[in-house]
Amino acid sequence: MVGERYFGARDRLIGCFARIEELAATSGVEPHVDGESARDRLARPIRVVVLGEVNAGKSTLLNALVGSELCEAAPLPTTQRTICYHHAPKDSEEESADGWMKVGRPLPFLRRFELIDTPGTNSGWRDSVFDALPRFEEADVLLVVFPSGNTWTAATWDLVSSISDRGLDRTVLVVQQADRKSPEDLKVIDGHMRDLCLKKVGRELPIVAVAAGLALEAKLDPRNSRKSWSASRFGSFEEFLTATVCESAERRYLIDRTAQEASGRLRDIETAFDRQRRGMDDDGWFLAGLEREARQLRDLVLENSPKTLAGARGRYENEVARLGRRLGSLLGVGPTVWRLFFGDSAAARAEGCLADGLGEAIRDFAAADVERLLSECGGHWGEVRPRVVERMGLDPGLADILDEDRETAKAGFVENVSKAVTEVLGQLRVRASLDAPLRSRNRRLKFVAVLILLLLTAAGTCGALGLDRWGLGLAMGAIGMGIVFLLVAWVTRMRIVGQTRSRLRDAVGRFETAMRGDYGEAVRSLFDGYANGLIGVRRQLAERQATLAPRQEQWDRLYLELKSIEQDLGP
Ligand SMILES: Nc1nc2c(ncn2[C@@H]2O[C@H](COP(=O)(O)OP(=O)(O)OP(=O)(O)O)[C@@H](O)[C@H]2O)c(=O)[nH]1
Ligand SMILES: [Mg+2]
Repeated sequence: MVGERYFGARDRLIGCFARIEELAATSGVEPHVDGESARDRLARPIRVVVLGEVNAGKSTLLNALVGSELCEAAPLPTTQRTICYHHAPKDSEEESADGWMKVGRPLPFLRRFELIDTPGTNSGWRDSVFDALPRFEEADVLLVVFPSGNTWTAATWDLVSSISDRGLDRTVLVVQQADRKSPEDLKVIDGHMRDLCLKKVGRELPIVAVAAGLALEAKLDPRNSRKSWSASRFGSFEEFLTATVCESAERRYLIDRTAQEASGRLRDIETAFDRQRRGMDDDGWFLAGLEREARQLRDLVLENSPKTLAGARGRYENEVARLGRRLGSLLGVGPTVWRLFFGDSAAARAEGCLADGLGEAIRDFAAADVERLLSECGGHWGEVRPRVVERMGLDPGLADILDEDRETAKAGFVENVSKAVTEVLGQLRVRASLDAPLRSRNRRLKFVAVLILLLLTAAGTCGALGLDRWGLGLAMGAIGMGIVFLLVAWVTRMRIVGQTRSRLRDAVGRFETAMRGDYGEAVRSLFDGYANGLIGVRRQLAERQATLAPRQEQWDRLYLELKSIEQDLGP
């Protein structure tokens, strides 16, 4: 096989380059658009043209190279037009605009070589061959084929004389059908052709003798091939082509240039990685900055909390005043008399009244405050969002806490703040503090009430016995005791209400302490939720960072692969 080592290296290099380009594309590196690159030239198959007289064995020579009967070969003039054989996934034939026939075949050999077969230089189609000579000269190698029986034929030597200097650099003279001549004759032919060549073109060209017919036979039937293969001299011919065409300085240059281009692309990708990595680090700092802003906003809210909590203090004082009124009405004469007989629940009711009132007031306060805080967060987010879009190219949408989680966040805030109410009620112990004064009041009032009843009973008995004076006196005494009852009830009521009110007013400090703690906790947890709005952006950033790691690994692998190819190619 011609150029096995060269094609092995070339295919590895091109495969590696293709993977580098894939990585470049997925890493967002711009494609190279600097015209035709060395890689494009290297990837193109090597173009071989055969020229020579009718029946020289041109088509057979190409068939022997391929190892299959690709071109039609026969004793009569056969090839009547220029035919270009190229690789195609399936058999195809088409006329090309330049009058050539393009034949596609799915042969692996044609991936490496493009073969151009031509009509004989002494045939009826000779003009087409001479006219196309400048194009043939662009091929990588021109094989001018002479039949061993006639190596001086004028038509072919005329053609050789017409080849430009540049074309002659790639021209090889092939003495075909060498099996028809003895080795001695071939030596004579070789000398004769050398002289003729000097005469015609002024310089020596390489001359190779082959029997392509035998070589083809050997390739088609490898079992009985040994004799005909060595007689064909085709092995030396293939080695010659390998050395002069595949391993030429030009090909070597193309390989080196392609390896350099591949290295350059790897550097481009590395630069892009660096840029992306720096960008992501900057994005990380940028997000940290936004999170810091959210924390600063929270700290500002906490700093201002004494002012905010002054509103809650006002509500507490209102509730204390309301409790005073309620307690006053609970300790009125009517209810007091009723409770003397049916049990006293005033302390429990007073405490319930304070718990309900304060609970509701603080919930109201918290609900209004959380709306204010959320609208502050909304204002901040409104400013953050376009900055994220501009900086990172992704829209974080609305923070959950301002959107779907808004109601939950509000309820959580209210609940957190309301914890202060339970705490403060536990500390105030309203019911326990009312119990003792109410009991003592009731004891006194009961005593007076019993006296009144006794006096009334005695007055009634005297009246029945006709002791009217005594009866009247006792009745007056009962009335006096009634007045005492009213006085005691009024005075104790005023005292209890006053004491309770001032005790609760004095406890405002405790209320404020409890509120400060729970309010601070509620604010922190609300702002934690707010800062979570940036978690989606952080996640996307982390995903981007995560994609960089496997790409970097791929880059490392490709770098090593390229280095190993370069090493195999040697200096
Ligand atoms: N003995 C012998 N005959 C050969 C050899 N190569 C080709 N021939 C015979 O030579 C004749 C012409 O071969 P082709 O390959 O068709 O020659 P060509 O140059 O393509 O001819 P045209 O297409 O007509 O210009 C055929 O009959 C082949 O069998 C060879 O190495 N040895
Ligand atoms: Mg032919």
